[in-house]
Amino acid sequence: MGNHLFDAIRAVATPDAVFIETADGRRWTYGDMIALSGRLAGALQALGVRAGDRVAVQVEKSPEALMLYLACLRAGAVYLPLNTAYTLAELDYFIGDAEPALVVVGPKSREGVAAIAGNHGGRVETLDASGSGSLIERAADEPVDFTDVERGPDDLAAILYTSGTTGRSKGAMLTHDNLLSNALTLRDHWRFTSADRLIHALPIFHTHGLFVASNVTLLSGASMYLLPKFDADEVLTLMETATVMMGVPTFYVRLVQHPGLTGEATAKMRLFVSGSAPLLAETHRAFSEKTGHALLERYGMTETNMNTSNPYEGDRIAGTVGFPLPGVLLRVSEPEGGRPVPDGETGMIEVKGPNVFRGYWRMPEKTAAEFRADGFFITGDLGKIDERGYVHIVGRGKDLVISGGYNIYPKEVETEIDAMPGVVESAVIGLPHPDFGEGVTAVVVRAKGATLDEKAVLDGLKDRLARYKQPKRVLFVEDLPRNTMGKVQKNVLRQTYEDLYKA
Ligand code: MLC
Ligand code: AMP
Repeated sequence: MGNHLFDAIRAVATPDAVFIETADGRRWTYGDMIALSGRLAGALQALGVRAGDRVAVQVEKSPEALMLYLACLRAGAVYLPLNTAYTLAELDYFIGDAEPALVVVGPKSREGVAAIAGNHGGRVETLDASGSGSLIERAADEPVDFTDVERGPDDLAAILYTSGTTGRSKGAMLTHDNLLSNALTLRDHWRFTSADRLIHALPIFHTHGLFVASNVTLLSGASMYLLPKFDADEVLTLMETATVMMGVPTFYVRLVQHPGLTGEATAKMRLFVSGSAPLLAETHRAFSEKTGHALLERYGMTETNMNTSNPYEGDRIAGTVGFPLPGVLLRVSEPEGGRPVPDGETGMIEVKGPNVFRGYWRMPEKTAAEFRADGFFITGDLGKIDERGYVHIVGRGKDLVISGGYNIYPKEVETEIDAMPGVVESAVIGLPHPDFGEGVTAVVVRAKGATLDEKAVLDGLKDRLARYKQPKRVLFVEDLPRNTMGKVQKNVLRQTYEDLYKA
């Protein structure tokens, strides 16, 4: 049977070709990738990780961290990446829910995480930003030759947690073929070849940086500049020798404001991809005016990988996410009944295809609720299809804020604020933000006589929620606006405060 995803990666890997370059000039070839991921896979097995076991990973971005993902594939484990911003309070839930056999963390978190993992039968190893740590020491003792564990197309490769509109986060189960089929489609659609050099400035704990950017590079035998994070100066320098960049809209907003962004500076680049959040048409236009390149916007989500893309050749239209990718069926339906709506009308975007996940980890009811009887997945995004077939995303049917490409579910933040002494209730909304697209904002009703202020609310959230989920501002009101059914009218709040972050 082989190992469905890694066999495909191995098949295009030329041992001497460069896979990763870092800013400090270090290089890893494809041969190094196979050797190190083999050693790490051996270390995982020696630690007792068996096929199907989850390996949770909360580490800084590094080439070794990417090799650990590949090692998990090869060892037949289920890779479970976690945002480095998550607090111990948040990790407690993920580890309790996923019950990983092994948790790999940075050295600073070792003690705190060991206490949590121990409660759920898991052990802890370390990997730091420079690529050392106890797991790497163990890998050094393992041979480079590793016999990959057999995994078929439907076996799980990864679980990525996505927050829920109600209740706790859900683990999206992605199979080897979900990842492979989508990466091959994107490789061909975006014309990736072994000559490409990708600027990789995204985090590697989400779909965009981990699967879209890394798997597409691997399956093309291309190379990447792996940067710890986005930095406009550094990215512009790399454009002298790179060919492709993938980013969230905030990357492009920041580049457009940079005086160094010119046609000359981007002359060697062949493609700029944007996704994970809505790209403003004005950013698309400004980028084009300054560089002559039309940004290519695509649309995806954790549960489905990539669904649509603007064309490689042909018009890349601002404000649209392009056409369904080959093999992906996409329709727009009435949110309630699920009946398809005519083209041009807005409804719920639903998708079906080899890209769509296998359901939420240990949540069969939640999984069933998000699929139609004929197998289409209900994305929660509202959209329409225009007369040329381009898909437009016009809003969200789910209460979700996207800030700098990270998703924040208001309910999670509201629950934390509502639990604070002196708070009657709160509403968390996203307001237009010049840098992050949307800025998380809390509107709070204080109890009579309570003296709670903005700082107290923010201090109270510090150890509870990841930094990017914490409100940029906290506002106080006498009452929240409600409709006749008693539901909080977040649209009214969004309108009232729409200028809050305007420069
Ligand atoms: C950082 N901060 C954020 C934030 N990122 N706040 C809100 N939203 C964010 N996205 C906080 C920092 O902790 C800091 O807090 C302050 O805001 C300013 O930080 P910064 O230095 O300006 O931020 P920076 O480190 O430059 O990060 C911004 C960013 C980063 C946009 C480069 O967030 C990023 O790389 N985002 C990409 C997310 C991503 O990969 N999404 C893909 C999901 S997959 P303080 O303490 O200083 O006040 C998906 C599916 C699909 O959605 O379709 O792809
Ligand atoms: P995530 O759960 O982090 O995978 O986020 C997925 C969500 O991001 C989607 O459901 C959309 O709401 C949003 N998204 C991704 N790409 C785009 C895009 N190009 N335009 C608008 N929204 C997008």
